[in-house]
Amino acid sequence: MATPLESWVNEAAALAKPDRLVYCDGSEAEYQRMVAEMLRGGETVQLNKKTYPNCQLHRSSPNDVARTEHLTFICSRDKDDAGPTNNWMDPGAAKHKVGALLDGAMRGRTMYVVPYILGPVDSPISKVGVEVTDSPYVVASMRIMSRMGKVAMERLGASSDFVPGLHSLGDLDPMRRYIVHFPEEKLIWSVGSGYGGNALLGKKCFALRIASVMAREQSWMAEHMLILGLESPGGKVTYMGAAFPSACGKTNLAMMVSALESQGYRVWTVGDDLAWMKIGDDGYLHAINPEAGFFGVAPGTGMKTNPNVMGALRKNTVFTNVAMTPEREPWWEGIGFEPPAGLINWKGEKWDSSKGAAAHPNARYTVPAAQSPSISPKWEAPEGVPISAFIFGGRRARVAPLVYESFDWQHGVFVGAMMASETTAAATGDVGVTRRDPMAMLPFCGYNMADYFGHWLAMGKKIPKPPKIFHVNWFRRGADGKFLWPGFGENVRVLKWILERVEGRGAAQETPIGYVPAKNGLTLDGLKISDEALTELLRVSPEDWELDLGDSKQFFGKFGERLPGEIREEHEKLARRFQRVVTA
Ligand code: GTP
Ligand code: SPV
Ligand code: MN
Repeated sequence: MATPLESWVNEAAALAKPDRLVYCDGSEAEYQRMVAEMLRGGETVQLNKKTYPNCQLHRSSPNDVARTEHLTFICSRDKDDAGPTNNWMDPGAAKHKVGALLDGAMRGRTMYVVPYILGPVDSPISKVGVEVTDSPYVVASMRIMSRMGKVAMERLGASSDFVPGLHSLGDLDPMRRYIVHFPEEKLIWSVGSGYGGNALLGKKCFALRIASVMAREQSWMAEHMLILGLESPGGKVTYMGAAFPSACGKTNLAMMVSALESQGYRVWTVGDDLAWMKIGDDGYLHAINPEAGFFGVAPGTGMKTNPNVMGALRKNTVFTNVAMTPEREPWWEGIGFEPPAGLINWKGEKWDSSKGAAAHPNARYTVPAAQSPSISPKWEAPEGVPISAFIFGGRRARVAPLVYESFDWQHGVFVGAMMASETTAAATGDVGVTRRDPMAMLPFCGYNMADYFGHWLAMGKKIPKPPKIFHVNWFRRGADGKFLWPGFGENVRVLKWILERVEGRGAAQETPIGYVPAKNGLTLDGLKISDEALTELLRVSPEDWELDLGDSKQFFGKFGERLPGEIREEHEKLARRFQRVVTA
């Protein structure tokens, strides 16, 4: 008798019609076979074996470099269950349309069966997924990013408790590219892209879009959050989860080398992108990192900004769309040294400055998490880590101050729901356009976002010791257009204030939006920052917030009657608090 896994694989193979079927075991030998296959394909090259052992550079098709949100669909039976912020297709219509593209898509190719666990192998919070794909790059990436192969087969056994995902590169034509999710069936189909979030189906497709639906059904949380531990003098570690939109600083915050290390403050990495959280016996929300690797943004990453990751990237790493030096070493903008003569750009062409950026702005590295010097001793704890603070944040040139604390859970949920951020190169489309991105989940919530706000509000009532909720903004700009805050390792100063607030200390001042650090609240010794810059960073401008209240009102209006009353109430309360300030 075929197991449920085998039955589904056979079904997928009957549709995609591969020449060969290979079940992956997750071994090192198999990984090397995938690498060899990638090198044979010609789009991947070996990097310097001495200085970057076991590292490759993969050059994707130039039209396949980022997530494609306009081609990503939630195929719920009822359109309203996808909500106004998701693209929707009727499930039958999606099966028909995307099925036609998958039909025979693997002719002449191998179908790799990739069973994987999201989360530590022995954690009760973890779940099993199975991806079938015709891309060796996807197989190799999944081996870095998840616990893949034999371990997953062993955890699954003959059970049907897995999320299936069918992926094919198709012909890589964006006109024939679709990433479709069936939330009721808990099924994913993806065709026409080999890029990270479109093709590594364990990442955003399962761990967020499908898992968010499961989490609501089962009273837990699946979030686009990093998880870090902040060690304070004396060795106590306080865990925090932070949700920032794509390419807005999660990896860098989670892996930071603290500017206050000499004072005993140090950051430990549990996860850099995703968090699955359940209420623990101790009353805290406990978080696990569903992933086993980092798929991080390369540009802007250097020895000054993120030495931890720079150290981690020296072996066993797949680079995607970075540039390459004549010594066959990776290079990108912001790596910290000038582009050497003879640089080859991400497209594989000889580069000169007339050709623009040498690395694609969304060039990435895929590296095992365990290679980071900052990896937390608790990163694979089956019970997860207890979360004391949630931090929302985005890229905002104006409006949002460096940091503020919400008044309570309901207000904190509203702060998350109000989030906005400038778009980045992580998704195709315009860069630098401010859009509302609640909880950094706009592209990743697998159901109606109004119901998602409702789920957050409901969780607040269920968690005996709920995290305190904060908001940060590293990206506020001065009149000269430059960032006012140095960011990166200096961000620990903000984490320290957050920790103090969690512990009932920390000097703060009440404003209409929440508690902002008092002038002496932040630890700034050793940092050169002008008084004017600091004042501007912490300023709450009624005019700016007036505009934001209008914009968010319009956004919330899209949800109609489905929007929880609490969100409307918090919006009105915020408007009233500003009126009082203005008329006072
Ligand atoms: P995804 O993997 O897309 O979800 O992104 P992420 O949130 O993990 O973003 P990441 O940490 O990779 O940062 C994206 C970009 O922002 C990089 O170019 C970083 O160099 C830059 N960045 C990160 N933190 C800071 C900061 O504190 N200040 C400034 N100015 N830039 C930052
Ligand atoms: C993001 O875009 O938020 C990422 C990269 O973390 S991807 O895996 O493509 O989603
Ligand atoms: Mn992400």
